[in-house]
This record gives sequence, structure tokens and C-alpha cells, in this order.
Amino acid sequence: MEQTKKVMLSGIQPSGDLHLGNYLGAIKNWAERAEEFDCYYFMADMHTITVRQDPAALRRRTLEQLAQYIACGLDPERNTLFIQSHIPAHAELGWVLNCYTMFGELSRMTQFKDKSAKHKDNINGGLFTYPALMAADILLYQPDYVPVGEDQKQHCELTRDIAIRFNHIYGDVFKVPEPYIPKAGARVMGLTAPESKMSKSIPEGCVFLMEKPEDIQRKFKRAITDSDTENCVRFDPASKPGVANLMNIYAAVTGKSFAEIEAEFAGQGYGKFKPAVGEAVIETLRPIREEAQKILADKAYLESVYKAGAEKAAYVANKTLRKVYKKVGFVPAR
Ligand code: ATP
Ligand code: LTN
Repeated sequence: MEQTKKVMLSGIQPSGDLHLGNYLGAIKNWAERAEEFDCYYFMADMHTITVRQDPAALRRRTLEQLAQYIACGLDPERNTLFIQSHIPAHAELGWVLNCYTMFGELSRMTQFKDKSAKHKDNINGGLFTYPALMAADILLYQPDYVPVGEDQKQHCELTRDIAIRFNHIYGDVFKVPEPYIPKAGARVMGLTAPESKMSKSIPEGCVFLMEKPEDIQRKFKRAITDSDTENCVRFDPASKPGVANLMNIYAAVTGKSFAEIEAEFAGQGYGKFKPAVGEAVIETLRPIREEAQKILADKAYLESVYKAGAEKAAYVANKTLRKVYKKVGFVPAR
């Protein structure tokens, strides 16, 4: 039975607190798929050091992220949850795949362009070759789908190209995975700047999963709507990006369609709409926050989860790595 299930895998960098964009774009979809798929989710701690991190904060955030994954509905009994740096095969396959990834391809990655513009004093080799490590993260587990937000599509496509290139030389080594991008919530925009994605780097426009209800409501009440005088809840991303973003968030947390939302707020204006979205988000996040706080207090439990996860992940990852080493011509160690 187990072997016939399709495989899903994804990761998030513990470089900041998880936010509504991460939840709606990625984690929510992971939790909804646990029955149907064989699922692997990890804390991408190795990726975070492409940008300078405070060591104590990174350690703390990695465990917080694990507690939040579980609180978002990722049951460790049904999902393999692990910490990337616990599985040496990621770095090992990452090196191999670096040698099958082209300079030109890496130069075209928008995340590299964005982050190197943001951190001009630290444009390191890791930041540049990051997509080869991400390809290794993925291909080690032979997944069918990689559930991510829209911004990671380019990295997923490069992963496919690397897999196809490798398979072309050595035969069928890797499954070629597909990105899995949700319809609602794929790109949650910032509340203060609806032209750019919600990101922890602009905290005023970002709703964090662990944030207090009153702070969340304040952010929604201050959300940028639009400069038009229409004051009408209507889905029109081109001329009303702020309202479209709030509608998108409301749709993702309530499951309502845009037409239903327009009908619900007909004749009521933004003054009613914004706090209603805030309230819906607060009620979605409340159980997650309470559960995460409980889980985080139990360090022994968290340790048991990531240890069991690493054991299961290492088994699968090492199998792929052995195959790759053999294909490229390395002498087996034993
Ligand atoms: P940063 O703030 O540094 O850009 P981030 O908050 O985007 O980072 P990531 O670790 O890059 O966090 O993203 C984790 C996952 O969440 C990825 O699958 C990504 O596509 C998704 N994601 C991140 N931000 C959003 C967003 N605003 N809307 C939808 N999905 C998002
Ligand atoms: N690049 C992703 C995080 C990430 C990831 C992965 C996502 C690292 N490895 C493997 C999916 C699969 C990011 O920056 N959000």
C-alpha cells in the first residue's frame, strides 16, 4: 500500500517567523494532503546561512518552526518532519548537482538577484548555488509534487531541468517532480504594499502565525486598500490590488468564492470588509498559535519528532545518493 502513494516534499527556511503567506501559499496545502500522499517536510536550515544568521536565533527558530508545522496540522505520525542539516545526503547530492547546473541558469534566478541586491556586502557562493542544493533537497526523495508558493516556481523548474539533464546522461535516476501551487493563496501580497509579496522583511505588512489577535486586527484595519473613491469590494487586481489581495486572503481562509465575497459585502465598503478579513484570519490562526505554544513547551517531544523524522528521511535519501554516486563513477565505500 505504502509504496503506491505519490510523494510530496517541501521545505521552508527558518530564517524568520512563519507568516500568513507561508501558511496559505504552502503549509495549509501540505496539511490537507497527508492522507493521499507520502509526505516529507523539512526545516531548510542549511539554506538560511546564505544570509548571515544569529546562531542562537537560528536554533530557536528551527524548533519553533517544527512546533508550528505540527500545530498547522502536520501530524508527525503521518508526515516525515525533519531538519535538513541532520541529513548529510543533502550537502552531498548538492555538490554533485552543482556540477550539473550551469552558471547561466543560476544567474537567471530572481531570488538570487533580489537577495544579492538586498545583501550587497555578502554575495557569497552559497547564495548563488542555492538552487542546486534545493534541487538536491527535492530529488533525494523522488517526489511527484513540490507544494510551494508561486515565488518558488522558478527554482522548481530548474530542479526539473537538472533532473532531466542528469537522467539524460545516466538513465532514469531521478523522478522529475512538478511544482504544486494552490489556487487561492499562492501569492499573498503585503498589507502595506500590495505590489510585493507578503514577506517577513516588511513586518508592518506581514501577519505572523504567532501574532496576538489585537495586533493582527490592527494590521488589517491599516491595510492599504485603494486610492479610488469607489469604496466597493470588487475583484479587480489591476486597478484594485489591495482589495484583491484582501479578497484572496478571505477566500483562502473561508473557502468562499470571489462572487460570494462581493455579494457578502455589497454596499458595505472597506470599513466593514477589512475588519471582517482580520477576524477570519484571527479565527484561523487562533488554534494554531495555542497549539504551537503547547508543543514548543515540550522539548523532549520535539526532539523525538525530529529524530524519528531524520531516521526515516535518511533511509530514503541515502538510497538515492548511493545510486547517484554509483552512476557518476565513485568507488563504493563498502
Ligand atoms: P522572505 O521573507 O525572505 O522572502 P519568505 O517569507 O518568502 O522569505 P520562504 O522560506 O522563502 O519565506 O518561503 C517558504 C514558503 O512559503 C515557500 O513555499 C514560498 O513559496 C511560500 N511563500 C512565502 N511567501 C509567500 C507569500 N507571500 N504568498 C504565498 N506563498 C508564500
Ligand atoms: N527555496 C525555498 C525553501 C526550500 C525548498 C526546498 C522548498 C529549500 N529547499 C525544497 C521546496 C523544496 C524558499 O526559499 N522558500
